[in-house]
Amino acid sequence: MTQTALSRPTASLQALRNPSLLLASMAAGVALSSCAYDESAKALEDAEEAPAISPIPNAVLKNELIEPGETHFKNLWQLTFGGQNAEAYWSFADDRLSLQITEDGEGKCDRIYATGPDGTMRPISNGQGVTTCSFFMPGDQEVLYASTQSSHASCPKWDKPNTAKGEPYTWKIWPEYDIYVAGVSDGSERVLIDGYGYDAEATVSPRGDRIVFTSTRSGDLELWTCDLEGGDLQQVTEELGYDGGAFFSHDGRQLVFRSTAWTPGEEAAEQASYLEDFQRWQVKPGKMEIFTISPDGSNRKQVTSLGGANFAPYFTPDDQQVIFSSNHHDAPGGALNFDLFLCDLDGNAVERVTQSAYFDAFPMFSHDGRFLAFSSNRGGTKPGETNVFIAEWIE
Ligand SMILES: [Ca+2]
Ligand SMILES: [Ca+2]
Ligand SMILES: [Ca+2]
Repeated sequence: MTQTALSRPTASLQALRNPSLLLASMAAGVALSSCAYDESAKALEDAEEAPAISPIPNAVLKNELIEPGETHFKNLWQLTFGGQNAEAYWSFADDRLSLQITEDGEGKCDRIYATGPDGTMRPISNGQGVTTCSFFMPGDQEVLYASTQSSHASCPKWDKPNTAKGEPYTWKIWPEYDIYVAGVSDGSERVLIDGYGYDAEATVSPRGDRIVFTSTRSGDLELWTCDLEGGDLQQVTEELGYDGGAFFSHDGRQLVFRSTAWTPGEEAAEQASYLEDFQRWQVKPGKMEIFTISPDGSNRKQVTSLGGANFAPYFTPDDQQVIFSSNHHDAPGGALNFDLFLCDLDGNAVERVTQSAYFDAFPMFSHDGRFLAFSSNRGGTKPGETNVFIAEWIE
């Protein structure tokens, strides 16, 4: 385990917005109020060149970490500095992120945090059990997340495969996971989804009316939806294999998710292996592709056929493309260089978005489409550090 953003003062916590940036913005604003056409035109030019302001206060401008070829990134801010920080997802107002931070030290677990109005990190989960997968509820006063806190007072232990010794990368899908909703500032906490078995990976539709999550309640890993109170449960997927990590399209009419990809001709052996892992509450995510499906379970369509591990998909603001993370372009065998890619909903027009040599994943566009939050190893002070970044997006 490595350093967390919370266990020491971070550069982001220490940094304040540069007052000169504010002055420049104010100057541009004053000029824009002028009636003279020439002055307005010049002010518009100046405004376009004005220094960038992060949507999350205290994030530090790090345009030097934009790699050559990352042409969709106009500006890049770093939100966390050190340790493992990932799965940062936007609030509905696009002014906060909820995220997962692995605490530093022996026996420490992932915890859920959210940025407050001033950009500083606030704990959301209560410190018991292991947690994962947070997301803001409509109204931004609450955050949902999965936790084993009802069964585990401390961080549960498991015999983690040693990837350094060539053992396959494996996810532990604790059957004790339930989904909770906690207040961002009032200390409240309630159960949204419970019952024995894995319930996690919940996200809320941009329309604010439904939640999608991954559950084993029907005997396999499937997508389910429910209302904002955890009622009206509806099963979405039904095929053998892992189906999870779903997000709604902006119009609420589709889901995009990751699903196990069986190798043609080797389905029987792979499915037997999948079921053996599933009996032990584990998943090996080395071979996954991106799919879309209607929330009622119809129109299941495979988007990517790239090979490798394709995961963490999110719809582009116009719902016409998907951005996702993949290692298909790297050397075979579970390579660690994940990058963000775009493609059309039929899997065509694959475009590489990130160019860093290491891990880039968990992309989510802000609801207004202007910014992309993602997690990356870039700029780390130690190998394998994962930090949260915010990119200003340009087409
Ligand atoms: Ca459960
Ligand atoms: Ca399934
Ligand atoms: Ca990369």
